[in-house]
Amino acid sequence: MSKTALVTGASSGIGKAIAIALAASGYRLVICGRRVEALQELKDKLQDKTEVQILQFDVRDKEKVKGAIQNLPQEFKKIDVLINNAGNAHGLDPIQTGNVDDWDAMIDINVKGLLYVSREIIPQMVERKAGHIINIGSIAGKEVYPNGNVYSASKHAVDAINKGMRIDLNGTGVRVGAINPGLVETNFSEVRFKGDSEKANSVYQGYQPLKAEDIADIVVFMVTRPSHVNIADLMVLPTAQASSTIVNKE
Ligand code: 8X3
Repeated sequence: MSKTALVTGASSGIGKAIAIALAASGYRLVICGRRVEALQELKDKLQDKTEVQILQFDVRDKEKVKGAIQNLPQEFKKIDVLINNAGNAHGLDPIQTGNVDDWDAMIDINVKGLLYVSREIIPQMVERKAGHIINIGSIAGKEVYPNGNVYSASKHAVDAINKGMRIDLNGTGVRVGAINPGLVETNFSEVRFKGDSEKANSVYQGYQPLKAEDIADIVVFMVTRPSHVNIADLMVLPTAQASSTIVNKE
């Protein structure tokens, strides 16, 4: 029987690419996100490859997260792989002028949302003594850069949660690992800069950024290792990037 993967933030970017790659590798999918039309489009696209169930929720809404996961149809209830991908940056402002609504959004989505989803899925993995959780962090979870303040704090929290999950789940057979990407060309910067496409596009100009598919390939590699192999923590950068602030642009 094929395995089932649940991917949060699957309607675009890295999450969508992961869903497509896992479908190509034979996984059945539960794709989660806020925008049901985008999820439906993805489901239609994957229809001839695998079975797909859509879960529409905002990870900030803990009751909705709980209800949606608990009410999954029987054939999608057993989650073998959880990809905690949902996350965004909102704003890139100095701490002294930061927008508190942006701070709420980043902490609520990137940290609390990840916890709500995980809390619903982990017990069944523990019970079966099997499962694999991949947390999508960021280079911003390993370093802090100017104006990255709260985004970086949220991703440092993901780094801590990744380690904490691995410690607490030690001995249960559940694997926990993280991928921490650097610059990946997605709508990430468009969201960060609130629709200012000129600013957003300039982030990815003058060098070759990573593509969402580059991260998806790595997810497939991680989940297809034998069960005694856990890739615990990876940082993945474009070759042109040495750190958050050092990018070799032409
Ligand atoms: C995305 C990468 O460098 O903008 O998490 O923080 S960065």
